[in-house]
Amino acid sequence: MEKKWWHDKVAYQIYPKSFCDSNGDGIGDIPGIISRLDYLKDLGVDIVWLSPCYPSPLADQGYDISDYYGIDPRFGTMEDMDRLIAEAKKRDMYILMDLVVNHCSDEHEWFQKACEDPDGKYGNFFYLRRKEEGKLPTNWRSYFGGSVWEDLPGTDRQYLHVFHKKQPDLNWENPELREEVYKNINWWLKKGLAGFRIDAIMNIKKAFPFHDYAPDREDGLCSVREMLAEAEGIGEFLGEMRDRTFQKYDAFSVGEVFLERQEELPDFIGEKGYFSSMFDFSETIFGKSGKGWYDAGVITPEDYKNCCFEAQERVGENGLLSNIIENHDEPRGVSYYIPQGDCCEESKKMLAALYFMLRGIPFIYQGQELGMENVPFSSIEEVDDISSLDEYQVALEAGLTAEEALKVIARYSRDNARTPMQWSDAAHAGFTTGTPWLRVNPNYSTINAAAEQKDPDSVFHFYKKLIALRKDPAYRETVVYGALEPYLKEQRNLMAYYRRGEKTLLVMGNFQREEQEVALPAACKRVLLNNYPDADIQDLTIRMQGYQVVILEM
Ligand code: TEU
Ligand code: CA
Repeated sequence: MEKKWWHDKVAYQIYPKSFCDSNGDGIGDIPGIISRLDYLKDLGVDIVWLSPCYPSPLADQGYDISDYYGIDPRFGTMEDMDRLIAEAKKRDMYILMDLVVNHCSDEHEWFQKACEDPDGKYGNFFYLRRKEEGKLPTNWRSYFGGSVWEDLPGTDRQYLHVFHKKQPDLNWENPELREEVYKNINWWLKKGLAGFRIDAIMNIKKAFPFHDYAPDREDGLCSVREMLAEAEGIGEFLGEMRDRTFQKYDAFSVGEVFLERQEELPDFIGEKGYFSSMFDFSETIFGKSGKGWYDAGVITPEDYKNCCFEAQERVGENGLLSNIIENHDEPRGVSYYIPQGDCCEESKKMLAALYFMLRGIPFIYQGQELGMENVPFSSIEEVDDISSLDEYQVALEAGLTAEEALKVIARYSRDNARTPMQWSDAAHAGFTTGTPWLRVNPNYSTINAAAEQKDPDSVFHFYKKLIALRKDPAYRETVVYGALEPYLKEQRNLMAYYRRGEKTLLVMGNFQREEQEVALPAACKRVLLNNYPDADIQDLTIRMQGYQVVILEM
């Protein structure tokens, strides 16, 4: 595998709105991020991905961009952004922005011009269809609910939006649109950006001609995924984008890729792939149902293990996945993957080590390093996210009571991860001196950065140790490039795997509250990391405590 500068890095996702507010308006901002770069450096982070901070009406919290060349005044100025890039460079850190080019905002100039003249240049930047009374162009349901078709204001047309109606899809079939996208990417890379996380990218290729699919809910619509599954030829767009942009700058690109086909993996993340890496979402989508969140199944430790191993096996030596336990679209990993009632310091550290040591590039989502948890929602009024509000309605329509529906939302809501970062036990967790835009998780008095930095046994320090191990010259080659091989895969609630490179490491987690005895394949040379004070190893047996995790050098 040809070595690349990003292979051995550790990445961190910032959700700017909720990270650090520097001016007391209750909204996180870029000066706030700059003020915390030393915190990230101390943790060991190299690459920082910012969720969108471009000008936006924030209908979908910035994933609806109205100007690709600007910074939303709520987040700061372009000077702030330049300063962030420069300050990161000083610390050998890299900044990624979010590339949201499946759609823009309906407040983007292109869309405004398309409304003025749907037959002109900008009409062809979107998917427009002539409106027919009483009939939609197709019966596809958008990700956020309702039809994907909406009237184009002031015209006799309708436009396509696979997400919210304030997020019109861009027409990638149009070379002029593609040129605009590449121009924008290069403009940012020239500024010194290290690369991009690429949003919702599998949606850019549609299946033609547009047609209906069998309805999958009472509303007579069908998931837009049906159409996407039929789309052919996305590689032409992705390859062109790589050649015209990322490749020229040796930029890092990580794709939000769903629904890829097995045989296409080398094209996606192989040596000359479209992207440097792509996220592994196999555990986040496990158990999800086409009917809605209310119908999703619980993920058990065995399921979690199998998802991780299957993804690793699928990718093999083809490239590096980017591994996560959460992001801004998911509940908190510790609340989701650890069985209910068992979320504690030990289990949080176990989950951390199990995912972090997988082959690939580890991504940490803000607050994950503190063990931040889901929010105890007491009313739907507390929920801001459009996707959660839609899923609440879907659950009610399916016959759940308001109380049951709220429980569903509390488990899956994207707002779980969007509450303000917990910096200290000061008011509003030290996130803002004003009123935070979204309520702070009440557990901030115990779960916060200041307290955990002081406590050498904290989740924070455990993450620091994991990062330090990945960077330790003695182990780096093995942790970054070593092959992954499951160990005792059939042993229930044990997730164990080798990393084999220059060294041989064995990562073992007892994914349950009860103790369990595990056979060792050979004597271990040393215990590199342990979330308990001791490891009870006798001959070729290790007696593991509840949620104990160890990393052994064999
Ligand atoms: O998410 C794309 C995505 O595929 C969705 O499935 C998303 O995970 C789901 O709606 C969650 O309920 C990306 C962004 O990460 C997300 O925040 C945006 O809302 C979306 O694209 C539209 O830009
Ligand atoms: Ca602010």
